[in-house]
Amino acid sequence: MSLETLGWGPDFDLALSQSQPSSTPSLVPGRVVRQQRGLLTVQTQGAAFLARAAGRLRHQAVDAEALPTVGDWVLLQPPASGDGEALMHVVLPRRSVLKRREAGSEHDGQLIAANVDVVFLVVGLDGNFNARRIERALTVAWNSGATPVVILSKADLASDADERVREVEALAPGVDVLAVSARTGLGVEAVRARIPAAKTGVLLGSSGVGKSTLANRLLDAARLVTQPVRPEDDKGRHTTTHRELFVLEHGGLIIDGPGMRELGLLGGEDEGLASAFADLFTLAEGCRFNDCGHQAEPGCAVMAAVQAGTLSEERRASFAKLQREQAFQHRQADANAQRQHKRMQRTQSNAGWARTRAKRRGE
Ligand SMILES: Nc1nc2c(ncn2[C@@H]2O[C@H](COP(=O)(O)OP(=O)(O)OP(=O)(O)O)[C@@H](O)[C@H]2O)c(=O)[nH]1
Ligand SMILES: [Mg+2]
Ligand SMILES: [Zn+2]
Repeated sequence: MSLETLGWGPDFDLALSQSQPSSTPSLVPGRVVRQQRGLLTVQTQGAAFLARAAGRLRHQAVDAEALPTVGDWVLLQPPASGDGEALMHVVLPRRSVLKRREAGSEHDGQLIAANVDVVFLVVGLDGNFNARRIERALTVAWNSGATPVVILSKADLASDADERVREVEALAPGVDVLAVSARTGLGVEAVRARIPAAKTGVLLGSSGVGKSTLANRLLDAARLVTQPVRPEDDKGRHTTTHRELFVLEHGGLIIDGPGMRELGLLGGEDEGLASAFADLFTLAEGCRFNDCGHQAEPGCAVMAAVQAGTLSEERRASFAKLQREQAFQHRQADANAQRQHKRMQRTQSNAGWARTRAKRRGE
């Protein structure tokens, strides 16, 4: 399998020439194509290897986000024997990275996929969809640096699919919204067209919305396990437990993974909100105060739009809530960075002292 087939592009050539460590010249590039718990599989030009991060990479990583995830391009040392594990030494700079605040964590990021071009946000038309959750997911998707596309799945079960498309378009400025049925094939070509050869898409959405069924349809084969949604609720069963990247017949690439319900925002990012709520950002330019919270401030152009009936109160509240969450995460991230900096300084000065002592001892 050639690296181009896996999505390698010219921007990685440059990254490669700059990241090849001189100490270990025998490293080969490959893409992480599968993750099952902590176990990664990397596809190189020649073969696929089970791989783990080399000690140095793990030690140098400031947090879990620096470690390889599905979609990453890595430089690895192939195993000495046929069935051993490869060692990943370098993660090449990412073009984009989709991540969320880990469920149950205050500020730790969890990686979902790297180097993706399109985030397909899959929402089932069989249940009642939640506009606020879509806004949140779009914010997370925009933050990745990739382009979001909303897929309203199971369109064969909805009599009002077109209406729902328009409803979602209204809360997703600049985002394409597609009604899709993996059962009848409706809209599947439109999905395929969003990931031409060597482009990578990732499926994001709650369990049971039909991500694997769609991936199978795109693959033109039943290679992924799917399961009926439990009749008593619409939460699905978490059928898919690992994450995997597939090369499609036409050359596009798609990543399927476990369903995710909670998508927490992380600090250090602003673009997501600015894109997901581009309409409100434009409005906010008319607010009297720069730091307007769009609640009860005098001269607030956002509140004025709500009063005029051109903006829904729910969308305003949703925006304000996500903005507060983002600001809180920013402060957490700053505090973390400061702690990290102090720790580094301490380690460095400890190392400095150790060297001085060693010198005194004549070592
Ligand atoms: N009617 C209809 N049912 C669908 C469609 N797509 C998926 N389903 C059904 O929805 C159920 C869940 O589909 P999956 O593909 O397993 O859902 P998933 O998003 O991969 O779920 P997790 O792996 O748990 O995250 C299955 O019973 C599918 O047959 C569709 O287009 N139409
Ligand atoms: Mg699945
Ligand atoms: Zn305002």
